[in-house]
Amino acid sequence: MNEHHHATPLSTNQHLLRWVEKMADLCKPDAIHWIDGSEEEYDRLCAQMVASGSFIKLNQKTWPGCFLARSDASDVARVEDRTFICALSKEAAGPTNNWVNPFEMRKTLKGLFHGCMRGRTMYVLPFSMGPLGSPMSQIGVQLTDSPYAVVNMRIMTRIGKKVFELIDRDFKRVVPCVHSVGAPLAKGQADVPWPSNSEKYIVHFPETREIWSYGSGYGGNALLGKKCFALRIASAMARDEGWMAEHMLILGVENPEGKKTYVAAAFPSACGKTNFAMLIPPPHFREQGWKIWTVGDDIAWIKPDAEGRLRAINPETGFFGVAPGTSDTTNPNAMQALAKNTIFTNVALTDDGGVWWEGMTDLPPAHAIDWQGNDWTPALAKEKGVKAAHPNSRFTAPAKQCPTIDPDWEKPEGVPISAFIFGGRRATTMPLVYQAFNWSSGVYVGATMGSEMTAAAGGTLGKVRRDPMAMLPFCGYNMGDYFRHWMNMQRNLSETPRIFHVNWFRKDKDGKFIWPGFSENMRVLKWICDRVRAGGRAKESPIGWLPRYKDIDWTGLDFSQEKFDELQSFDRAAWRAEVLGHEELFIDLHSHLPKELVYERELLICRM
Ligand code: O2Y
Ligand code: MN
Repeated sequence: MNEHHHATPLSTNQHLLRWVEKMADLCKPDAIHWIDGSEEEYDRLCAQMVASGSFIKLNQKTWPGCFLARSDASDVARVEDRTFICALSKEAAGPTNNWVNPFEMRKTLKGLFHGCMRGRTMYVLPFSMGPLGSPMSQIGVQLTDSPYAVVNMRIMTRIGKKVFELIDRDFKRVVPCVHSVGAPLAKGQADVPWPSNSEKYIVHFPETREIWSYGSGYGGNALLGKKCFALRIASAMARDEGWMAEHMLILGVENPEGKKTYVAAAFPSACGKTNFAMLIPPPHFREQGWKIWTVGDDIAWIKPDAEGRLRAINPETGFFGVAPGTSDTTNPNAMQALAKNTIFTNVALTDDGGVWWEGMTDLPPAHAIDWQGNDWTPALAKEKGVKAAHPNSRFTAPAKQCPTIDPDWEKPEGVPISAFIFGGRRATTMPLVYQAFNWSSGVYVGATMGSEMTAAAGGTLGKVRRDPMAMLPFCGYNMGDYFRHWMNMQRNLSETPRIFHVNWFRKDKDGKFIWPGFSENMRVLKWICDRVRAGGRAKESPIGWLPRYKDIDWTGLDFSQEKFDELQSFDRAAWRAEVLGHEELFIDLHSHLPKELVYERELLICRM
């Protein structure tokens, strides 16, 4: 280890020091590096990864501060079947999580982690989820043998000395996170660009608030602040402490008078969450002074303030976004955010040292190196279907580089939330937008939301996969208890956010999308704001409040009343089938389901 590395501890906290020592005894790294979080340290780690072949430095003229990493072909995404919730009882984890007895799992982990960091450096990485020192923030320390995880975490969270200072000064409880790629090196053994292990374990102990991750260096498996901490562990903390950890984007809608309305929205993956968080209003709205401000694109921590109003923070500082499909047309703000100081993973490398992915430009490059390091041409794509970028390839980009980042996005007290939006990808049944009658019918809407399976998902085509509040893979405890927590949260509020459901993906009889989506979603957002702020108009239906044609601002868009009626149509037969579908999930959760949801279902049936 050279003298620039912090081999000596950067904290004086005795619990932390003893834990690091204990874990070093178990994992047996060759060296320990305490992360200070500085730019010099970041640059040094990136340079070291370039030298070892883990990183490719991109053309610094066109992609300043950017690097490309290529993962092992077997380590490309989250692994839900290897994700475990180890609560004391199986009941506490619930039927939708993989449960293993915690004592048994601890034995397994001890075996896996024994000597797992031999030949590598163990980084001690302190991080804050949420603004430093905010009462809504939480602190973690990740021990990892992956420099890739360290540099990505520096973009995605607040890391380094300042966090150690908080740990030493305030002694906030720290969530211990242990991560190893599970690829120890024998003396003299050469490393590979992306070390990992075919055996993977992503393990959570919600009761003791611990995370252990083994075998993967990728995304949510390795950047432990994100899904593991900010959703699975935080959801259990939030239940116990009276707040909410949600898989939601946060955006602010500014009206021409300069008043902002903040909404938080949950969509299952592949529904354009990042695009919605960075929406650019159509020209007529922009001219009038409407603006969308981005607070976060993936996770919201939400808590009632002293006045009984829900406030939300984005616990992250970066976007770990899906690259394919991101372009100057679909999301110019994301394109600007990722134009510099970004780490790309599993995208294609162009001949001029840049990056490319499917959907980035209309015309593909004539030649590139694909995500696996092989020559790629458009002809190869056409003949053999070879993708230049992996479908789950990612950019890790600093949030502050997004042109629409909200000036208040780092406010320690968060932003006030006026509405929740749930959504899914539904070809039929679900209208473009409707508002739930009240909080409990809104919770029902969130609890029953879902998306139709695509061929790629490997399920039955057209069948709805229920993903309550988009939290099915991310709730660290029993989903039935999670619904109860949602119900309880309303009790102490002085102002209850209104709840809406949107569906951008309804199709006509010819299989064509009826709604143009993207910027035009602003029209829906405006109606939502009208409803929340000014009691905007709507008509009652069996499922909730629907906007009439005249309630939506159509200026600048040629969209007929006939098409709108088709988009909003309520099909009684389809809804009967829909409600029957809700029962499937509820049966699994029946012993923990709050009564309100059972009654909401009955009411919905009666209204139909
Ligand atoms: O595949 C991964 O490891 C990343 S998954 C992810 C990343 C950013 C935001 N959301 C998600 C998700 O799966 O919801
Ligand atoms: Mn997500």
